[in-house]
Amino acid sequence: MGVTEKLNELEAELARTQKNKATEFHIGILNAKIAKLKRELISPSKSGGAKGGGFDVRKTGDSTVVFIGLPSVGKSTLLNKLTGSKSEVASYAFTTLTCIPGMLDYKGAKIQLLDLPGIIIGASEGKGRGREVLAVARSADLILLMLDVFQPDAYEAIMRELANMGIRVNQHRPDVVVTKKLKGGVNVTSTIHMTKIDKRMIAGVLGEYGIHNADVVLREDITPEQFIDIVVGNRKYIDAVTILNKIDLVTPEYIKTLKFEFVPVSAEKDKNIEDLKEAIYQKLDLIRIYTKPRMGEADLTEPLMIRRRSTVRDMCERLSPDLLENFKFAIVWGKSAKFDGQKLGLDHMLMDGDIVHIARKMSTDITSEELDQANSERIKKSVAASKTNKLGVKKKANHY
Ligand SMILES: Nc1nc2c(ncn2[C@@H]2O[C@H](COP(=O)(O)OP(=O)(O)OP(=O)(O)O)[C@@H](O)[C@H]2O)c(=O)[nH]1
Ligand SMILES: [Mg+2]
Repeated sequence: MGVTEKLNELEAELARTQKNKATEFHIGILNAKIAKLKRELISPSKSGGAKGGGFDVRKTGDSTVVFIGLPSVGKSTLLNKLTGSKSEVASYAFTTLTCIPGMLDYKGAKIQLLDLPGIIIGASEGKGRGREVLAVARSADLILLMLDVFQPDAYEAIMRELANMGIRVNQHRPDVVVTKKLKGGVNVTSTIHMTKIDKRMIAGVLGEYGIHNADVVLREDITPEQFIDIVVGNRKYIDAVTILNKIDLVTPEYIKTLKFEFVPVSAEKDKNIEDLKEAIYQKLDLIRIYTKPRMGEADLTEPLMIRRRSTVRDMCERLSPDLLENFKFAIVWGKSAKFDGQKLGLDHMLMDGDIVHIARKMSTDITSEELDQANSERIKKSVAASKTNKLGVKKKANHY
C-alpha cells in the first residue's frame, strides 16, 4: 500500500471515530500516524517528490512575503500595485506560471514580495505546481493569504493546504522540549497544570515515532496536535495577513457579513492599499539593529531591519553566510545586553536599537583586551547618538 492509500485509510478511520473521553487516546495516536505519513509526503526519503523543478528565487531585502491564493484572485495585480513590478495580469486562471519578485519600500524597510501561481485544492498533494508554491511559502517570513470577495470560503481550503505542508499559520512554536535518552523510559515534567494531554498520550505519540526513552519538559498547556507537531519537527510557524480583494465589486454591507479577520482592498481600483502596507509592516514586527565595525563608529543611518526575537545567528545569516562560519563572538551595546559591550554568542536574542559588532575567527577583529578600550568614550558617544537618531530609535538607560 502506498503512502497516500495508507493516509486515506487512517483519515477515514479518524472521521469514523466519535470524539469523546474514551476515544481521546485512540484519536491522538491516529493523528500521530497521519502526521508521520504526511511528513513523508512533504520531504520524501526517496528521490522525486518535492525536490527538483522548484522556483529559482533568491531572497533579498529585510524579509520575504509571499502571495498565496486561488487563481485569478488578483495576486499579480496587487504585487504590481505594491511594488511597481510588472507581473502579468489576465482574467483567465493560471496567468502566473512562476515566481515573480517585487520590492516594497515602506518606513525604511525593504520588503520582498513574491508573486506565485495560484493554488487549487489538492495543491499539497502535488496538484498544479502546488507543492512548489507551498514550498516557497514554507521559507517565507509572512504569508499574504489572498481571497476573492466572492470566494471567501476558500480561506478554509487554503489553510488546509498550508497545514498539510507543515505550515502552522499565526501560531507560535509551543514551549516544549523533548530530549531523547538511551534508557529510563519517558519522563514528563510540566511547569503548569496540563488539561489537554497526559503522560500516556505523550508516551503513545513518542512511541509512534520509535522514541521509547526521553525527557519531556512542557511549559505550556498544549494539545495533542501541538505535541505531535513538536515530535514531527519540520513545522514552520509563519504569520499570515488575510486580504480580501475586489471590494470594488460589492457593497460595504456585504463585507460586514463576513465574520473573519481580513484587510479589504481593491488592487485594481487602488482602495485601502496604504492600510495594507501598514498591516504587512506591523505583522512583520521588524526591529532595527546597528552594526559596528571593529574600531569605527556604529552606522546609525542604515540599520539592519530584522524580525523581533531574532538572534545573533539570524543577524549573521542575513549579513553573509561567511560570517556564521567564521563567527567568534558578538559584542552588544543596548537593551538586550546586561551591560554595554557584553560579549555574547549566536543564540543571544537581540532587541530594537542594539548596536552589534561581530568578531570573526582568525581576523584582525576586536580582541578581548581591546574590549575595555572599545567600551570607552567613543562607544558611549555612539550609543548616546542612537537615542536621538533620525529614525527615532529610543534607547533605554545603560544597565551598568
Ligand atoms: N474588479 C476587480 N478586478 C480585479 C481586481 N484585482 C484584480 N482584478 C482582475 O482579476 C483578474 C485576475 O487578476 P490577476 O492579478 O491576474 O490574478 P492572479 O491571482 O495573479 O491570477 P493567477 O496568476 O492566475 O493565479 C484580472 O482580470 C484582473 O484585472 C480588483 O481589485 N477588482
Ligand atoms: Mg498571477
